[in-house]
Amino acid sequence: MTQIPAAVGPKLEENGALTRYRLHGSPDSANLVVRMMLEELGEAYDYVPVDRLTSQQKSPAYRKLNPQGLIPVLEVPGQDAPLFETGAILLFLSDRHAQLAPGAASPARGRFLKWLFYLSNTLHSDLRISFKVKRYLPDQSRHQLFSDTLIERIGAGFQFLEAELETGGGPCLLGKDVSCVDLYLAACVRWAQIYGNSGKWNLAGTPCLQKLMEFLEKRPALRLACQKEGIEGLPFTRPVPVTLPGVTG
Ligand SMILES: N[C@@H](CCC(=O)N[C@@H](CS)C(=O)NCC(=O)O)C(=O)O
Repeated sequence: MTQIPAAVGPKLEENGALTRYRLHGSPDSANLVVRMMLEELGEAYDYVPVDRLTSQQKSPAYRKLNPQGLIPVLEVPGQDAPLFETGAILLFLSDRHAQLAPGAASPARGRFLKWLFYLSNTLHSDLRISFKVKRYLPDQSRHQLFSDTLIERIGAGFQFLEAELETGGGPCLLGKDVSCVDLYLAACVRWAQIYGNSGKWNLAGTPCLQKLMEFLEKRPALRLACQKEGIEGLPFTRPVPVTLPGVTG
C-alpha cells in the first residue's frame, strides 16, 4: 500500500495569516483535481487530511470552511474566504497564475469555459449521484434503474468529450496544450471506471479519450499528485481504487 506523506503543518505569518495554499481533502476525492492543478503549477501548498470515515467533513469546524460539508476546500493567502467547488477553484487558480487555461482574450476562452462548466455541472455531478444513489432516491426498489440511467448519461457525456477531442487536433481537450479541464476530465474518467458503477463504463469506446489519458499519465506533476493521493498504478487508463482509509463514507 502506498504511504501518503504526512500532512505538512500550515505555514502561517506571525499574525496567523496563511502564507501559502492549504488544501483540505481525503484520498482520491475531488481534491485530487485541485492537487493535480497545484502540482502542475509547481505551487507549494499544505495538505490537511479530512477523515471521511468519521465524516469529519460534516463537523462544525469543517463546515466553517464549506457549509455543504464537502471536499475539497482550498484556503488561499490573501482571499477573504475559503474556496470550495472544484470548478471554481480551477478557474481561480488558472486566472491567478495565468496558466493551464486560455486567457480572457483568447479565442479559446469560451470553449474552455463551456467544458469546465460542463464537467462541473453535469459530468462530475452525475458521477457523484451515481456513487451515492441512496442519498438521492429513498425507494430502494428503483436504485438499479436509476443507477443504469445515470451510467447511460455518463457514457453519453464521455461521447460528447470524445467528439470534441476528435475534431480538436488533440491530444488535449483544447488542442495541443494541457489545460485544467484535462485534469478535471482525467479524474472523472478515473472515478467512472472504479467507483459506483464499477466495470460498466470503460475507455474502450473512446479512443481519443484513451490517448489523452495515456498522455496525461506520463506527466511527472500528475504522477506526483496521484502518488500523494495514495493512488497506485496507471491512474486513468487502468485505475484501481485507493486502499487507504477514509476513501468512502
Ligand atoms: N460540487 C462539489 C462536489 C464535491 C464532492 O462531491 N465531494 C465529495 C468527495 S469527491 C464529498 O465531499 N463527499 C463527502 C460527502 O458527501 O459527505 C465540487 O465540485 O467540489
